[in-house]
Amino acid sequence: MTHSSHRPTIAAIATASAPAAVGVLRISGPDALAIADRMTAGKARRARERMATLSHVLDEQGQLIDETLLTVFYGPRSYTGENVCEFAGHGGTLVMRSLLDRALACGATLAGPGEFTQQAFLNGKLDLTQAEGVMDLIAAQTHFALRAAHEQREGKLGQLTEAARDSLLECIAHVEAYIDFPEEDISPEVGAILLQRLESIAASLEQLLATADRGRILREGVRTVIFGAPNTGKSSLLNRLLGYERAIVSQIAGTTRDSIEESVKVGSLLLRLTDTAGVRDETDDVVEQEGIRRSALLRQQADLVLALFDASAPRAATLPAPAHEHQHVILILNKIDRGCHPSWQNSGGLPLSCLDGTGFDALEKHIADLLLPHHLDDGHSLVSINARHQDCLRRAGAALATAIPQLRQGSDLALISIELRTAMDALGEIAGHLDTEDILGVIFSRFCIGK
Ligand SMILES: Nc1nc2c(ncn2[C@@H]2O[C@H](COP(=O)(O)OP(=O)(O)OP(=O)(O)O)[C@@H](O)[C@H]2O)c(=O)[nH]1
Ligand SMILES: [Mg+2]
Repeated sequence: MTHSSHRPTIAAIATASAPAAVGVLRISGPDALAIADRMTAGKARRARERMATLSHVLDEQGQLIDETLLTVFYGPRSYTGENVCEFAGHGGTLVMRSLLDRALACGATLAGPGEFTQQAFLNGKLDLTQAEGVMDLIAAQTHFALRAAHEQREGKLGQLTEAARDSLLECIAHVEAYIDFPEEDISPEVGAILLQRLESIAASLEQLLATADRGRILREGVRTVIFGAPNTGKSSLLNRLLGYERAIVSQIAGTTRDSIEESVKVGSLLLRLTDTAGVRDETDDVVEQEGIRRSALLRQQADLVLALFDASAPRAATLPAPAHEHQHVILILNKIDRGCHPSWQNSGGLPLSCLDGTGFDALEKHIADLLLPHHLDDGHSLVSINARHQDCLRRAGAALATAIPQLRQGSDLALISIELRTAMDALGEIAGHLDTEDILGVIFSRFCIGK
């Protein structure tokens, strides 16, 4: 893929729109140098490549807009693969806005979200997974998320899926060679080798799919629900984890009616914590009933349930169990400062006090043990797929799951080849072998402007 010479030259402020010491205006495209030249009375063309050059940006009347440091990158040795000019100016909002306006007046077009990275992708500077890695990097809120984003930006995921795709392509070539010679059947030896290959590709896709939950947890945080009977201290737990009085706490049972969501970093993980209405059977209050219904629903979907009980009260008849295979439930005995009822002995519950802070270190460690992959600290790869990759891998896996038994049963090779090609196309979509611009638009629109 190459860019056409008609491509507009785009410009955007690459830094956040808030007063700061420095702000960056980025211009990319075939006319980037000419535009930067107009802005600086000819300074850009004389600037040495990749060297910061003091440059005065002037308005139409020759009045100073800002004294900036200009860096020029000649394509293809630039982020986008095109000519790029970056002005580092005084980061005031009006200063930056005026620099941008000047670039637009000199012939640039305002860049859309992610347009610089999209251009980099179109120019083959990075594959689609790497572009997504850039986005993940900017959005990362924990160190692990950061590491995973870097691995993706460096191309680990793309390499894995492209290797699987190459291997599949060889299998297709084999199968299709036999289609061309209908009088010949695939020999048992070749058939066995093909089967083995396809099965190993299917297994590697399965392995990647298995990282989907981890990917979501790293990108979006752990969906955590604080669940329990009224008055057990759920809102107190939310407040304590957040470090401020976010939710109303009172000794009246049924205080929390609606669910409250907040994000909090616990160790290396980001928890998306939801405090819910206490669940009890006997209530005539319709608002509370609705709250209870929502609590139950949220509990179903959570990755982690913090199930709260009053340690000083007798043990509940039934203790909560995970609602699905990937859900973890931590049994918490709150109000341990008031003592522990003997019936809780051997329950495995974690003693906690929202009043004096007892047990919070143990809780944090327990959460990390349950949710952080154990091999994270020994330098293993942290490849984690996102929802789009998951969808592609599922489609590829389904096509392979059809083709493999067909091959085993000696079905029509033309049919098998169709399935294998479906799998290959789905795999190709991951790194960005796409036919449609629409998908690209959807992916890059989630970026920020100026990236
Ligand atoms: N002694 C003691 N009291 C606590 C502790 N945690 C919470 N409480 C008290 O228990 C009462 C209920 O606390 P909340 O946090 O409002 O309980 P909740 O589970 O959110 O209650 P609902 O919203 O009504 O379901 C309040 O009076 C808190 O001060 C604790 O660890 N020790
Ligand atoms: Mg509450």
